[in-house]
Amino acid sequence: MMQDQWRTLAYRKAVATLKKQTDWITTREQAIRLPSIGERLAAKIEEIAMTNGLRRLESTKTDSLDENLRLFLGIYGVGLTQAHKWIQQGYRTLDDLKEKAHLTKNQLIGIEHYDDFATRIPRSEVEVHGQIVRKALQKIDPLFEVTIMGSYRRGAKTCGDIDCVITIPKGSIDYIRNAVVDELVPELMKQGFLKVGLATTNKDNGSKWHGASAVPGSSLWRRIDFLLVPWNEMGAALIYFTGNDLFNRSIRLLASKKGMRLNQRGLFKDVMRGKNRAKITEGTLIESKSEKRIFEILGVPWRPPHDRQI
Ligand code: DCP
Ligand code: MG
Ligand code: MN
Repeated sequence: MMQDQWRTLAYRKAVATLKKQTDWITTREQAIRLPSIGERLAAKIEEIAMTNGLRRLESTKTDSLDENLRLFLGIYGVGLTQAHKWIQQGYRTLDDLKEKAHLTKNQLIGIEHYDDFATRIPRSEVEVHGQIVRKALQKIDPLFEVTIMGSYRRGAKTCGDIDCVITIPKGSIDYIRNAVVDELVPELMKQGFLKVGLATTNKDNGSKWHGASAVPGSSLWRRIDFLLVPWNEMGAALIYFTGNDLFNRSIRLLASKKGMRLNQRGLFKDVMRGKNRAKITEGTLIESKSEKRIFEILGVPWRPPHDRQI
């Protein structure tokens, strides 16, 4: 209690200091030079300036979430709306759902493999999944390239899922899509490596396939994503699928402040924006092939993937 009062006072002083500044304070270094602002506050100021938010607040939000709600949100594919609905209908446990609720096929899989999907995957096992996919795909066409992204590329010791970006130097997105959906997936299902398909999305030029896989000899089902990317968009895709999500938010915000737009397909200029930065036109593509070039154009010093863990 006493400590919290001190904290309130400290924040008040810091706010007063910030209000007096004529320059925008956006970095840790700038903030720490000001009176009444210490190490920890400076870091928070930078995070807010970079991402338009503070992760600690968001995690407090989830911390205080009802335990049942959190349980339901842990089911693959279940969002707030569905979870709330079940709570309102009086369901509290996974057994309640299995016995009484009308479940989709995916919800049932998500419940039956709840613990599997909640278990982090050791890095070494992620590599085995990746290698199985790579081998099968290169049998279809030896020019295919499979890169494991997400937390794995950031160097994490354990991963929530296996994010495989699939591309090929020559060949359209349709070529990749057909090879993956019509050949790779059925073949890996036949081998028993893939257990189930959960979702397929075809958006713009890209595609996603979500499913579950298990390495030979293991009964643990893992979440695996195939992300299909045209060769010339690999730079932008590398940035997007490496993340983390907060880093993506911050670099996109930076692009939009510089009048550009960054998404998983490329960096664009001359984007017309209306109210609340809402975009009116797509703009012209500046760069999509090279991850490093996108950083350069944005004026962001190169950050190796393991430093993108905001
Ligand atoms: N991504 C994003 N915004 C989202 C979801 C994903 O920017 N809402 C990007 C950044 C992520 C990458 O896609 O790093 C992969 O998404 P994952 O959900 O697989 O997240 P991670 O691989 O980073 O973590 P985990 O180990 O939990 O899978
Ligand atoms: Mg992941
Ligand atoms: Mn993923």
